[in-house]
Amino acid sequence: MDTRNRPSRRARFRNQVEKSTYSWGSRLAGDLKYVIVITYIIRGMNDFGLKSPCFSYFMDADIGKGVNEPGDDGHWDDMIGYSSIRDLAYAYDYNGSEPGWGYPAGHIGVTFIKTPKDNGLTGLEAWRNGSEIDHVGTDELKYTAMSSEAFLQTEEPNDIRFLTNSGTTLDMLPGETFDIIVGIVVGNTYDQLIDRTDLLRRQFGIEAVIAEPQDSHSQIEITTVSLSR
Ligand SMILES: [Ca+2]
Ligand SMILES: [Ca+2]
Repeated sequence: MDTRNRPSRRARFRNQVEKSTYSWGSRLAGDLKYVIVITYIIRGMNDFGLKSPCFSYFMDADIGKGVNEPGDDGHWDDMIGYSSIRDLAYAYDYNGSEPGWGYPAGHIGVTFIKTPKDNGLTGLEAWRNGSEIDHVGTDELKYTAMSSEAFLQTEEPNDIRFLTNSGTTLDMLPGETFDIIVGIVVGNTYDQLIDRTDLLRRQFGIEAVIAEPQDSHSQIEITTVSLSR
């Protein structure tokens, strides 16, 4: 929530959060076995409203195990991308391989299936390991990142964390409940990630997307910001 609008210094902030995680284990699940679903029920337990709360999901994918320097394999060659039409952000391995792995180093994504007021994916933050938000980590820094409506992508492989954001346009009233569903999807390739994301979203009644005019991989209608600034 926006702590700058806290009603008073003495007011205590209380929310109740129920989190459930599940997956498909049946042999009949097909590619759904490459998916994890996380549900959140967040209930305002305060006698005052919360101004402009926002929900974000953080991931530090670290695809591979590396100990050298930016550009090398291991966690040093992660990249970030997104598909706004799928409310999806993801990390992937720059060269698709890791030393000693007998299988591809692929993609892992976060897709928003249900969000407050159907905001979906409203922003994507990405930063290098060791950035100010990691080490200073004040509430103001975190709120600024969570409420950002920019869509950042990496242009060079590095040890990158990312934050998927969903909206700040809705105040939370006392006793109000927000239901949120997040899907975590993996795939060896980008196409596999997308197919599995669409498969998961169909389970929740969200139809697959045919055209991809806003997909970051297509480099169309995308605002790209360098992380080297
Ligand atoms: Ca690699
Ligand atoms: Ca890697």
